Amino acid sequence: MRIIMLVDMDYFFAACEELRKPEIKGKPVIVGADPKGGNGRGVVSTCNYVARRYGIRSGMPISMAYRLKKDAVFLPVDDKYYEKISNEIMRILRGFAGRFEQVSIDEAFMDVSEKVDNFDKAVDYAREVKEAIMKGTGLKCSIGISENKLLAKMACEAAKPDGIKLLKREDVQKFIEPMPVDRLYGVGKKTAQKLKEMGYETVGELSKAGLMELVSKFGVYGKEIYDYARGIDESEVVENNEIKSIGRERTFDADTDNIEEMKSMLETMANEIKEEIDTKGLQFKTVTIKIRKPDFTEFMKSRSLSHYSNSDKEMLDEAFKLLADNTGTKEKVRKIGLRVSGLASYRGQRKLAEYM
Ligand code: DCP
Ligand code: CA
Ligand code: CA
Repeated sequence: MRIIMLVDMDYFFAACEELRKPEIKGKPVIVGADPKGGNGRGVVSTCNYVARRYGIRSGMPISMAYRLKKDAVFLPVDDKYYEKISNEIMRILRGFAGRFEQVSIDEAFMDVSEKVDNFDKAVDYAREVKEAIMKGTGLKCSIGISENKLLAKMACEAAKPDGIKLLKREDVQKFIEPMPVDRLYGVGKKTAQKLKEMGYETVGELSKAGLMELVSKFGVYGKEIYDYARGIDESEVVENNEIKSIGRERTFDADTDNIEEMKSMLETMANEIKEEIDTKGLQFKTVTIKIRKPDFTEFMKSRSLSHYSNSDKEMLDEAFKLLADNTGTKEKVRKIGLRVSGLASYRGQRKLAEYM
């Protein structure tokens, strides 16, 4: 059996704002469009749990949020800042995962079947994950643990805020049956509406629906709905954003055969690549240089290390060797590129503060 976790940050954008403005903690905090004294257009992106006590929710018109709590702290969306924190969170999480799948800015699935022997140990592991995120970013998250993605996601919803919920097979039925069908992960509003019209309001009711009935109504997707109603989801945790390589390319101001000039260009690029792999928590095994000649013919040469490395010095040593192998002809070079591949994640110790 697989052990799948879903990690989701608590009130993410608003939590990021509390992080850099500690004085707003404890107050209702609403991130979204400008309320303009109640006349603002646009919606609430999210709000903290204090604001939720007043009935404020993601997606609600900002004017309505304003009516509900005029003296709340209203802040604009600063996605660049949230993305920076998100990158750091994902970097930390990757270090804990076997297989890893980021699903949104604040949420990721982890297949930890290879990391822990059983569900009880998975709970301890989830505690470690929460601590690492807290230590690295100062933020709270919730974690759902179960045998598949569907159930892990639904367990996480139940764990919120700041919790861990383990959902074992024997508890699945009584956990999901009372839920309205739109709470099934993967069942959207439109589908939920159709299901309601067919007479299925709860997951329990839906589980009585025949496979043929669902397939004739929804096509192949009907089979998925049929499975979801039973807590069945075979889909794998897939590394969707898997980065295959990281590299840079530069064109010289004038075509050159000066080795020192090429080396200094490689050095600049190595520094940039080093920064990027550190940010993403990656190591490399293979170094490639690409050279484009004035007539636009190109060639690439690679060398692989016997180990994973995150050292810019090693990256550059390999690049210089490749350059020496390929510049004997004294031909001019128009453009040069440096690239690392064979990437793997590592569990680094760098703190978010170093990027801010
Ligand atoms: N978001 C948004 N508009 C929405 C929903 C979400 O802009 N309608 C943004 C703001 C959220 C972030 O995406 O902070 C993550 O969305 P979540 O659904 O995970 O919600 P939160 O993290 O805000 O709260 P929760 O603690 O319920 O997960
Ligand atoms: Ca969230
Ligand atoms: Ca989320």
